[in-house]
Amino acid sequence: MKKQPILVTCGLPYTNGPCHIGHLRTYVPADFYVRYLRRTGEDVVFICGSDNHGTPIVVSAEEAKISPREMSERYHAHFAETFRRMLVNFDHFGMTDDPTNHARTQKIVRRLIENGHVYSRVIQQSYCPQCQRFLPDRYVEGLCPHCGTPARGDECDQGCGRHLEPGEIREPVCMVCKTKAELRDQEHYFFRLSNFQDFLLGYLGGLQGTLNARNYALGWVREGLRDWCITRTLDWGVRFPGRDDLVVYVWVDAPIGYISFTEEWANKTGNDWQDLWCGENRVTHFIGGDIIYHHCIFWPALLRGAGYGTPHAIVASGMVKVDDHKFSKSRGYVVWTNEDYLDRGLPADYLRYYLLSYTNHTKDLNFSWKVFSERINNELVNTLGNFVYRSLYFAHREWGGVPGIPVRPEILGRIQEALTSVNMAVHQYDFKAAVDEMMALAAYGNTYIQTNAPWKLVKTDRDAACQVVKDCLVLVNALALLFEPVLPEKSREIWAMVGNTEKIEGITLDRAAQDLPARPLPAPRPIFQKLEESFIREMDDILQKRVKEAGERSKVTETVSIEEFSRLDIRTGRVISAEPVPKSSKLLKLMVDIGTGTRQVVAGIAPFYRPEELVGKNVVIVVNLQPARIFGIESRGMILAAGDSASLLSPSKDVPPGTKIR
Ligand code: B3M
Ligand code: ZN
Repeated sequence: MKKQPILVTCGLPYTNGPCHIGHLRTYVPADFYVRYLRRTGEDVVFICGSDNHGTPIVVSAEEAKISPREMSERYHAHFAETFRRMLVNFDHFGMTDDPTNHARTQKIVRRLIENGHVYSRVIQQSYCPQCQRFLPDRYVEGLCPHCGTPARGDECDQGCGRHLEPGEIREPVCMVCKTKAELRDQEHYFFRLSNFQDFLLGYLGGLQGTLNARNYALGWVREGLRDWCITRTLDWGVRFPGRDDLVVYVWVDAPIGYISFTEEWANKTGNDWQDLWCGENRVTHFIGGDIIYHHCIFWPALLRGAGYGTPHAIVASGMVKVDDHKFSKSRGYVVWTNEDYLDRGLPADYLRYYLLSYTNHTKDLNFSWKVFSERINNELVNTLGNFVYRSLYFAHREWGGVPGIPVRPEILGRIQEALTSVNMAVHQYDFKAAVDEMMALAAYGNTYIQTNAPWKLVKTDRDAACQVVKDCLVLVNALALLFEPVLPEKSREIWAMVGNTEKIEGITLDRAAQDLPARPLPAPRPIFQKLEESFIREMDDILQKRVKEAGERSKVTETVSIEEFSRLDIRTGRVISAEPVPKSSKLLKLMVDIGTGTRQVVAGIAPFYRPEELVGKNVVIVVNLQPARIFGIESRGMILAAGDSASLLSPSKDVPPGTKIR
């Protein structure tokens, strides 16, 4: 019997913003996994698509003044193109707003209703009296009821990460107009998730994939499951059957997209999607660590309730950091895939290598331009690239091709060892360990050629030198095949340079541990280019500037209440005396009349004012600042000044000292 194909999917990107390095943390490892499995002869279908529904898209479309469909099409095309450029090759990339997914979702929801898993209930929902509408999901902000962190409607994304149900958020505020939300009654539909507790405990116990997914989910199930509200008051989305005023929650129709896109792929290629989804299957979902709840709890319960097979494996990645800060678009800690990387001519392969080898799949991955360039220059350029180029260069120069003598068996043994370790690591979803094993084989080759120095040996013992070179070429050939899932482009180049005329596609890994026949070699060229320090500095500057600008922007948009402002006691004052602070070139000690008495203040204005020109001057002073000792002198207040040259503020009309600033 033919083995069932493996279906690999990736979490679906929302179509409301461009691709960034956080996305790639899921897609690159998934693509690596698919390429690797194919190289071992597995039949794999690789499916993804864009997530078009839900409030993230509606909110962004409203801001951009276009329809959610238009917004979705724009970013759908963007993601499809970006994945292509990153060499992430899906067999199909669908849209959740396309008819297949509307139909499949309605079918599944109807089936859930028929099977008694859905009921309706009146709940209290956040409602904005100003905008006169209900506030689903991202339309409402407030505090997480579990951990108290500021959160948005359906997710505590800054705090404990829990999914939040409608009406649960504390102190709800309308995201659009910032008005305090009210709670109003509304009828919604619920999925009886609580009935799936036992099923999930059993299912998760046997779930394949990474342990973080399984263990987090088991923890949540053990805490107890509450029924899940699966409808929203929105126009945009998949209609809830029989209700014109409700759509299904995006986390219902988004994962169903995995099935719909498989259907679309099957229709396109003449396959049967049911082979992949029904009963025992080999469905493997690659997801970000922040959507484990949705994939390990909601999704298998939905599938089970509707009579479909449940996923075989869930592979959840760790988070991404940028310069050791939590990834954040709003705070500027972001690297954009196109703007910052591909559009600057950097090879997709370099970033793929970094993402796969920086750390284990479930750990946090830090991106910094400095570390990136070190890894590329030391490992890809100096180890792999150097070994490959030296071997090919020397073989071409001295023998014009691959020598016809047999490779030494110990070389094949070493390659076989690498193949075994890599295979074990990949099957444990430990992609870093797999790539490290590959690089270790390159390092072995590098040491081998370095210690045997065929360029010297050839002068005293040409046969021995020939043997060394032959051994190296067999290693180079193996490295091309092994590294292909990491470095598709560069591996293809190496593959051709080592004299292969067949395409690398379709060649399975067992070919890596075989001897090479005699054949001519083309003149090689260096494959990897060093990243220049000046370029990396430039990229780093761009990032720093972005972070700085984001900081300034957030100060502008961050508001303080009038109550907070009024806690500051700011008054006018008149300088009575001013004198330099001993041993300091920057500081002056001022005595200031503040109406109710005299204040001693130390101010860093000595470079800009002579003491005598300050006496008698009207200034503005914060008088209730916490006292501080500066150069041993007590300072009780702060004189306000503008800019780098400390231009002192002064009331434009004469007012008595102590006049309150309001
Ligand atoms: N669109 C993106 C996210 O929350 C979301 C994934 C859907 S996967 C079915 O990461
Ligand atoms: Zn929380």
